[in-house]
Formats: sequence, C-alpha cells, structure tokens
Amino acid sequence: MLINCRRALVSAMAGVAGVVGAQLGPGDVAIVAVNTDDDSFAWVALRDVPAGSTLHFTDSSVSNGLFRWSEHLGDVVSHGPLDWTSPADLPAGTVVRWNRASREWSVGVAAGAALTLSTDGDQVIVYTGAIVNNTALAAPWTGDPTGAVMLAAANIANKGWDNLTGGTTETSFVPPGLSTSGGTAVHLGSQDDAYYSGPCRGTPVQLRAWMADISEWKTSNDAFAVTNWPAAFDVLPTTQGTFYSIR
Ligand SMILES: [Ca+2]
Ligand SMILES: [Ca+2]
Repeated sequence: MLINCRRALVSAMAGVAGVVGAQLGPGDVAIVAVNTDDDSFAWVALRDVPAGSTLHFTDSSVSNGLFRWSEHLGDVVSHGPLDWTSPADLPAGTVVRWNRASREWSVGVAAGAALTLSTDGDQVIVYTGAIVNNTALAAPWTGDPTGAVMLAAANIANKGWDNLTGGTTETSFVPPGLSTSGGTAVHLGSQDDAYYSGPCRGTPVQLRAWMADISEWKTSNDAFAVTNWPAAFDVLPTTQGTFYSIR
C-alpha cells in the first residue's frame, strides 16, 4: 500500500529504542527536501535523536576530504554552519523543516548562520562535532573535519558529486565518510528545487535506497510549496524478530 507521506503517521517506534544514546552516524538522518530558490530544506531522523544533540548544516564544498573554510564555515559575511539543537528526544520518522524566512526550525532550536544556496548548484551537508580551521592546510581547503562525523548530504542543481579536486562553490566531492552507494550522499538532479515523494514506510536501509533514487523525487526549477514536502516517516526496525520492551 502506498503511504501518503504528507499525512502525519503514527509511528511504532519501540523498534529503534535500542540505539538511543549511541552516537549519531552516517545515514541516521537524511535530507528530504531542498529549495535553493528560497534557501529552505528539510531532513528526517531515521533513528531516535537524543535530547541535547546538536546537528550542523553547511553548504560548504569538499575537495579531497577538506572543506572550503570561506564557504559558510568561516566566511566573514555569514559565519556557518547552521545549527539545530533539540531540547527533547526527537522520535525517528520526524521531519524537521528549516524556514529561511523566519529563520526557525519546525522542531528544535536554531543557532549559527542560515544557508544561502545557489540555484546554479550547491549541497547541504549534515554533521555532528566540529569542522575547524586548520591553517596548516592549503587555503581555501582548510576546513578540517577530523573532529566531525558526517551524517548525510544532498547535492542539487548540478551534475552531481563531481570529485574534482579544487572545485567551485557549486560542486563538491562526496563528503568524507558518506557514499552514494550507501544512500548517505544523494544527488537531487539538475533542477534547483526537489523533494522526496517516494515511500515513507520502511527500514532505514530501505528508505535510504529509495531516497538515493532520483525517480523517487519531484524536481523543478520553481520552488515547491512546503505543503508538498513529506510530513513524516514510519521508520521500521532494522532487525526483525527482536523483542522490545512495551512502553
Ligand atoms: Ca555552497
Ligand atoms: Ca529556480
């Protein structure tokens, strides 16, 4: 049965309780919508995210595993990244939307600087920890992610992750620790707005596989209304047949 992603789903969440408290890792969240026209986007938690967690979002480009420090990280105009912090546990399946106009998250607390996305190509990269300015490296690629863990990334309005050394702000390597084959780094096509329109009920592995398939997205050069974006997901336990406590 096709699940309507725009309808809020009541999620049987006991199945993912076992990962609460573990560090967030690649694929634990996913980008589900990007409008480069109005610099808004949305992501979904594919596991429970513990209260107090902070996620960072940047549109900085990557070259050979290093970030362009002057691009939405250490630039003097708008110091990045954009931060999201949750005062409460965020259940798996929750979609969190960034509203650039009001500079608010739909859930959670904002800090840092908003992303300014290019309609000629850009990326949204989610991570925990810190990317720091390592001046021992060659500028502009001094953004050192040694202390960061990449969670997810989406490339849009270009030809895809290009892996060309020293690219522009509109292109990027796949961020370190992520992969296109694992569905943790996705390409949303050559048009500049996109949202995921595929199935919204599945295991994290299934959902990432669908999200990595551009045919499961709607894309356009006109910004989509937020009401088109997926509203919630039903994230099923990865391990079937395991007993979980009843809460
Ligand atoms: Ca950028
Ligand atoms: Ca446009």
